[in-house]
Amino acid sequence: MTSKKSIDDLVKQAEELRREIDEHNYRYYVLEEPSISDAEFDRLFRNLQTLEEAHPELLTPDSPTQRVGAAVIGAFAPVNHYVPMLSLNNAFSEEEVQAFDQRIHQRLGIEGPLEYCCETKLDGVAVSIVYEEGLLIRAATRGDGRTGEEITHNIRTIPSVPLKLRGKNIPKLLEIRGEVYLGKAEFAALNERSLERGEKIFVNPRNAASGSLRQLDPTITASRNLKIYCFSLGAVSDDFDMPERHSDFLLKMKEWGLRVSPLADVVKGVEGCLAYYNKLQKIRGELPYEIDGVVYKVNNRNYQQDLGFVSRAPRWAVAHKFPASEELTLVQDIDFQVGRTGTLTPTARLKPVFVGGATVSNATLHNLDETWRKDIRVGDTVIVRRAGDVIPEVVGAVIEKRPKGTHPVSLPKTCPVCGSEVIKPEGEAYAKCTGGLYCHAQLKSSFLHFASRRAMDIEGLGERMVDLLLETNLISDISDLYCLTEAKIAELPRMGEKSAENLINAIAHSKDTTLARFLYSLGIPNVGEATALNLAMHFKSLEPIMNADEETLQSVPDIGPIVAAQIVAFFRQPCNQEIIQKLRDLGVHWQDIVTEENQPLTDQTFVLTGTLQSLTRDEARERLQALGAKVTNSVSAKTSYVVAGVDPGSKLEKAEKLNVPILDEEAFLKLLDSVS
Ligand code: 5U1
Repeated sequence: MTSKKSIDDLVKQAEELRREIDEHNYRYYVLEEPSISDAEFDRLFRNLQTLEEAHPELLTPDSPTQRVGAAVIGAFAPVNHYVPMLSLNNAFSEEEVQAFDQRIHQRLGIEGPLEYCCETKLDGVAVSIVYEEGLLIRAATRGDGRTGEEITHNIRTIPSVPLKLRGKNIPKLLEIRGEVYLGKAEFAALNERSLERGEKIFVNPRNAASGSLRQLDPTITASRNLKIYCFSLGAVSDDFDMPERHSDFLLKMKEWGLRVSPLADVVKGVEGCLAYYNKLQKIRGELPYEIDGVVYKVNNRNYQQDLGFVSRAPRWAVAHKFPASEELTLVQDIDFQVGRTGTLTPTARLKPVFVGGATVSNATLHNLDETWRKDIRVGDTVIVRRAGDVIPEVVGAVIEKRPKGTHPVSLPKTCPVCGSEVIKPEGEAYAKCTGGLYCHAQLKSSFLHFASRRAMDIEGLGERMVDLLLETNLISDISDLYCLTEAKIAELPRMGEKSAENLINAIAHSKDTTLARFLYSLGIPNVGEATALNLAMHFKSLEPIMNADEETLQSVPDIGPIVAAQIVAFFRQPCNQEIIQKLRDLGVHWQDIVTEENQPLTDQTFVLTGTLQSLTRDEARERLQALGAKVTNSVSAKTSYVVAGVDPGSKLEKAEKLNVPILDEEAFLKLLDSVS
């Protein structure tokens, strides 16, 4: 028999494990600063599970092991909210935001800029969650604002929703409001899984989040990786001393372990609001979740109370929406673009539509398998999505609007540019033109790639110039570029002497290059900048790369059997060998050994945080790596620099604590320039 003392010990042990797990959940989901590995977390979790299984009397409803319960009967019962769930009025222009601010000034009878709390407007599902004595007791959808549907069993499965609040001053009753959402990656993964199983595809993350919360079986909801951001208060008991500013309430929620968006910010006046809007619109595409606008809230809660609300929407808040990022339009045609390596990319020619702040008339359909999977046909009405600066995407066809007589896109037999045979190898998504450099499209792209900034960097050799040089037969392979003369170029239509001189100088200048750039510029299939750099670092000169067999190539980091085979095939081609020899005879050269001179950042470790305006994180990382630097994810005393963009997050704080030098974008670009 278990003694009294040992039961007490077991209770303590279970409590301690729960405390530790809750703490790590808080660090992971709310602070986004985990302090243990996933494996360690799993070990703690399993220990608690084992203990509770052996002693079911130790179980408590707020135990982290009890998130996912059994399928629920009587779920979705009506729930009256303590305080109605308001919705937001929308503003679609700066003028509407100005008018909103003016109305507030008039009503309050005050002058001077007001303080606003700005937040992101997530494209998810609004929910209300009630905590009694700090324990989650009920969650509901918005419903009609007064009465929603009970979804407690599903909300409990969301790891970022605490089952028990932490910290001090927890009110007896707390009703909070937030948005449950599905990240972009999770949404894509969900649709991929659904497709594999022949299940329904969700049109957007909001529908997917809503569908996930409307499940009877919470194990399904748990598998969907939903998240929450909490953004406001419903009801609260009198024992709580409500902060005067809404932004302070957000901080309070964070202290209680509720997840609050780190992008919330306090600003002054309309100017501040609009600057926030512009900033968020810029970084919107890089956020891991969809937002459809921003929300401005009068920060002073006394003012909020004075302003009140009108027909279910507060007078003190407004959602400033981004231009619609999904629209319907017609597919007028589908044709095929031929890329540098002969890949045929189906492209939808659309009836022009204004979406996500731009007019879209073309959208890539990526490949034939994808086009067939989405079943997009000429004549279809399709949903076009454009998020921020992201390339427009055809989400899917509206089948109900499909006219009679349409048929699936078929694989063209011949290349639309050169007429060569088109092949689509079994199991591959892409169709390819077999014309090689005989195909004008492939030839043109290979010149543009060769001349591009990150390859041989020939300024002035753009599309128009390449077209002109090809049409006049002045070039037929890349080595011909180094045989051009000023006189020949000056004779071309609309070419002045000065432009001819500039181009010839740029071509001459490009002869002095690096082995990595040269390899990249050759356009070997699947050899991007990083692989080219790895090859250069590993072999140190060109000849051993040209002579390497597949096995040797696979000893280079990141090169697997497919890329190795492509490299061997490329260098085995006599015409490629000839072109490389010609290029070298015409003066293209590099230093064979990768020296510290062209790897000036060797031994330096960088951490990137926040959003940079002029280049993506990947580009920044690649540029640093090309200069020999290491780029890591976490800041330590050994970090040489932290590069901090917009909304840098906790890494910046850590860098400040550890006295690691911090570079803003301008300083970072200067550093790159000075060493490149
Ligand atoms: N960030 C945020 N989203 N959102 C949606 N705040 C916010 N506030 C809302 C809604 C419907 O309503 C409050 C004004 C109560």
